[in-house]
Amino acid sequence: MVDLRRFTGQRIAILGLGRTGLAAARALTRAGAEVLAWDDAGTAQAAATAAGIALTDLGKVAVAGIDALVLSPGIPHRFPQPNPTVARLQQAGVPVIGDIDLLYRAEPAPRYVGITGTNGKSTTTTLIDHIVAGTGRPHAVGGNLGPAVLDFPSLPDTGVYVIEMSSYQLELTPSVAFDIAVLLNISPDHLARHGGMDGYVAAKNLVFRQPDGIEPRLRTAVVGVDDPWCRTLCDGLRATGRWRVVPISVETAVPGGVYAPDGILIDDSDDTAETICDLRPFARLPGRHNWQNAAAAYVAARALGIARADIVASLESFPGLEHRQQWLATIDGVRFVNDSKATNADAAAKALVCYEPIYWIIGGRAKESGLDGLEPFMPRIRHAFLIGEATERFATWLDGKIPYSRCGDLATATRAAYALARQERLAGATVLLSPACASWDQFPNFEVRGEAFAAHVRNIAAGDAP
Ligand code: UMA
Repeated sequence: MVDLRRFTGQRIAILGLGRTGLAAARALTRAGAEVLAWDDAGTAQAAATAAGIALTDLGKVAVAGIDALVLSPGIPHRFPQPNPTVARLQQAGVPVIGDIDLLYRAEPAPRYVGITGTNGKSTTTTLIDHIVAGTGRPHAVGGNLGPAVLDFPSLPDTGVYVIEMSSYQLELTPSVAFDIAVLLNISPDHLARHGGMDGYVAAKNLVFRQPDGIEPRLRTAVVGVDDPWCRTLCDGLRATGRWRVVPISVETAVPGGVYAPDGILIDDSDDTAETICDLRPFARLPGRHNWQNAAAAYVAARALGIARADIVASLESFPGLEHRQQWLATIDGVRFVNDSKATNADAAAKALVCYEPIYWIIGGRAKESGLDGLEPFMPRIRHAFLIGEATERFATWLDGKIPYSRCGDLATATRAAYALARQERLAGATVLLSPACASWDQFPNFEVRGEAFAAHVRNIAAGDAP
């Protein structure tokens, strides 16, 4: 386990007792810190008490002498408005940090790889970890994709922490300097939480933060340059002279970078334009967006000193991820694909381009931009099955474009989609859960939503067909 003994005797407040907060409370208590743990929700309070964590109401406790507030990433501290407890501690000058900041300060020896971007970060994170695992080096993977980093093992200096960083987490890591920082792409997301697009881009740029006084090491920035926001950040990074910057692209050949516009991975980072491999046959990395993930993972792995042949072997053996275009079953000629992780339109687009005809299950809690941008994919879709809070908004958007049904919940949508697909008997028919929405109106998170979909598919396979 991570050794937090450097915080022994410190008075540390923890707000939010979900995955992050519970792991922090356990690790800090073990290390002999004085833990003041709180969650605003009664259910989480009960779960923490059952886990043996004492509660302290941070809205009422005296703030003097509190060394830090460890904040769960999902709790707002600036926009749309700060949680009142966070505001109270911030006003008293208490530093607000996240679990990843604690990890970095406690375990400075291993290499740190941080991966962010609006889409693809979970796949890229898992892929980098898979490549590192193939070399036999000690490693741990987690962060935004879970587990929480304070559940990591302690690693020696040969080890590698591979951490998926959300924009929320990046705002809570003032001490962290990644050895290898990956920014895949940026498109509008989480705008309310960051006070608009500028705030979101600024949060993403924090993956390249180099705090004063850090150990001088050669650090590598891997930057996708296929969108205007990342291109601007890439130019800015180069200007600092503090990074070895490697641009990646799946749109065009980038001089001095790594690119795969046609699925052939080319490494020009040392100006040799060497062909590395053909990504197209790799079954668990379908589509252009996955070529971007593979290019980023390749650069990160090279920066860790891993041989090209070993990287290619690991790209080939990559088993893929749950909830990201995860094939679940083919029943009576109908394929079921779980893409529950697609919580915005841009992520859904990545799946919509891969299948045809599609029986599309969408909905949940919509993002600001809704389904905008998905117009070109509508000819691939036979029918949409709407669930959750977004139903009326999406129905209005779909009117006149494609037929749709209001299904309410996921079970009803899955059964209805299968019934229509089986009735139409079209070659390639795919029931695709790619909801373009957060899950929070009906599920605790996208994983539970994806597991529920898989369970409905298993029921259909078991004969519970409509
Ligand atoms: N809470 C309060 N007061 C509030 C709001 C929430 O006390 O005002 C409490 C809730 O009652 C709950 C806890 O805070 O008990 C939840 O904290 P959290 O939302 O930070 O959730 P965790 O369980 O700690 O999970 C977080 C990440 N969640 C978010 O960032 C929303 C998980 O990412 C991550 O896996 C986990 O830490 C471990 O590092 C999930 C996610 O949805 C996958 N991420 C977003 C995304 O990918 O789009 C950013």
